Amino acid sequence: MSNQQSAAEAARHFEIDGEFSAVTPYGSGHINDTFCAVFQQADVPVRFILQRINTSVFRNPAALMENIQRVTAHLGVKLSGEPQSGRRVLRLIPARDGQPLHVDAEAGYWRAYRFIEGARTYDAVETTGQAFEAARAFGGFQQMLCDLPAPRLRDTIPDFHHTPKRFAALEQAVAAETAGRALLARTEIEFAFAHEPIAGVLVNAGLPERVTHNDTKFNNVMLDDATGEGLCVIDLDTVMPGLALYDFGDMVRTTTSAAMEDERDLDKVAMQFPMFEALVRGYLSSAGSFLTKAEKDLLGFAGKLITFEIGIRFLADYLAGDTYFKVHREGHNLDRCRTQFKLVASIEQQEEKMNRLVESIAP
Ligand code: ADP
Ligand code: GN1
Ligand code: MG
Repeated sequence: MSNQQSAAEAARHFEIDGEFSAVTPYGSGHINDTFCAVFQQADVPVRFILQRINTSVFRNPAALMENIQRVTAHLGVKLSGEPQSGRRVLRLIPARDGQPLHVDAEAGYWRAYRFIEGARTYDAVETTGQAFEAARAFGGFQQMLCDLPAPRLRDTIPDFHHTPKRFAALEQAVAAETAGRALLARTEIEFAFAHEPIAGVLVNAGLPERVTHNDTKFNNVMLDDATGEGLCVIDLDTVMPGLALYDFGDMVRTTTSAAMEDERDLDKVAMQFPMFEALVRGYLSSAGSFLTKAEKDLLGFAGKLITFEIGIRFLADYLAGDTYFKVHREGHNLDRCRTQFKLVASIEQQEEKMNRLVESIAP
């Protein structure tokens, strides 16, 4: 069965009224398969999001869904008094057998969400206003989850943002590489090894564990079409215990450069200071109430570290033969690694100024 046929078949197994009409691939994620399904409800086409979870990455889909159910339920209660509350949090649709997932005959794990209309995601940032709104939304997400009742969320991918372990995995990939890719990536491997000393800074800083999103790419927040407001944080697969700064760092990684993550013209990749300022202001407008002084002090550093971390993950995957991230062309992961390292270098050039800005906003 083709992917689309599998999705069409899976769509019928959810608690969705009306007649199934179409399904198309949707979004640009690197891990799961996302589709938009349309159902005719009283002759009106209604859209839904349907996703097949990548079970080689997410080994325990049930634990992942348990995290998402708990988090969306908690956010739903917090947001219930807000205008447009139904568009501010993802809402799962159960399968017809009452389970959060539908498992198909090919062991594909599917879930469905209500479609948030009148809002969209962007793969590249366009304005400082968007950066502010994205950071405000991700900060608000963390803030609302500060009082998520026990127990602790499940670690669906252990050590997801443990940069020293990511670095060790890169070392292993370099040692194991035999197809000549290490030679093609020589410059990047050297860059990675020269930066090894920064890898442990956040995990060794004694920062508090929080409920974090862990994948705060700019395209994981929906901005309202009419108002530009950061409306809804999406892509909750990696919500788990973590450090707030990795979330802020991933905003810096994906929102301060206007270039795409796989841009080949590296002249286009740079940390734009006004975008960083908008992120700091947006993030502190919602997260400033709970962040500690130690966390605030490292806001400038966080972006450099996670950009480095994601860069070494792309590099390790390139060396291992592209087994983790979806690739769409030869050398795709190496291209992605290069944009990350170019951005690390750009952040380094501006790091002192970034730290001074943070100090002036959050003394
Ligand atoms: P991936 O893990 O593949 O990145 P996402 O959960 O981020 O998957 O979804 C991919 C894209 O689908 C998003 O960038 C967004 O544009 C769209 N999307 C996801 N969930 C919804 C939703 N509930 N309503 C509308 N669009 C959505
Ligand atoms: C993956 O699924 P997606 O595309 O939102 C990855 C993130 C990386 C990101 C890089 C589970 O996210 O960690 O930062 O690609 N997700 C997983 O673009 O590994
Ligand atoms: Mg996504």
